[in-house]
Amino acid sequence: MEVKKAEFIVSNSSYAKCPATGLPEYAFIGRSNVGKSSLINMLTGVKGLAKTSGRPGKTQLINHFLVNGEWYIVDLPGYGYARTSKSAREKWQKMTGDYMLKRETLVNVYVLVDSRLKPQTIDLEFIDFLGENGIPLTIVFTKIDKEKQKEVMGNVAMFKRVMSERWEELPEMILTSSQSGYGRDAMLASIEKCNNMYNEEK
Ligand SMILES: Nc1nc2c(ncn2[C@@H]2O[C@H](COP(=O)(O)OP(=O)(O)OP(=O)(O)O)[C@@H](O)[C@H]2O)c(=O)[nH]1
Ligand SMILES: [Mg+2]
Repeated sequence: MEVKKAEFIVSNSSYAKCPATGLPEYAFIGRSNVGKSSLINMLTGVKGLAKTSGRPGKTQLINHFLVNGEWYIVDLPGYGYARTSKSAREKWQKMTGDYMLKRETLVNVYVLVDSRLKPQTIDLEFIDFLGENGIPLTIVFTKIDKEKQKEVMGNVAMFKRVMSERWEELPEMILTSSQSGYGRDAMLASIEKCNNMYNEEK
């Protein structure tokens, strides 16, 4: 799939305010600073489309980006930032939880995981939440340019091992680097496949 056009549409503070579009959409979620906004810019080829930052907690709202006039990428605030207050955490949980559970046009969730780290409880818990609620997901390992290939492959293998303890079938997994563009084709192919499924079922 080629990306011909990508544009920012709207930011919202709750699921209920998100626009009724009828178009398939894909949420990008993961720990604060894992590289969600950077990946959106890499995929669309539009620098600065989604705001990025070296400091965690940059994205605070539900952001809709329309691609090719046909489907949406949704950038969400990250979880797991140590210095957030309890009330901010509860707000995050309500906002993203409602969005994940109720958004009818949400086709697939891309859960971003830092490829430099061993499996983290907070990621596994979020993935389990999606699984328990029957929400389809893909795991996207980020920042593979920042670590030796051997380390990355070790972390991915460990992630699979840990997930296999609770999951009968593992979700699709994609390795990416927003820096080098690695994984762009695989990401777009995954989205294209989901778009086709969505349009067939309509
Ligand atoms: N080297 C490298 N750096 C990356 C990559 N992806 C993101 N970064 C850097 O990581 C930092 C965080 O990136 P963001 O895209 O803002 O992360 P985010 O997940 O959107 O963060 P929040 O919105 O705060 O939750 C920035 O300094 C990026 O430049 C990557 O693939 N390679
Ligand atoms: Mg962000």
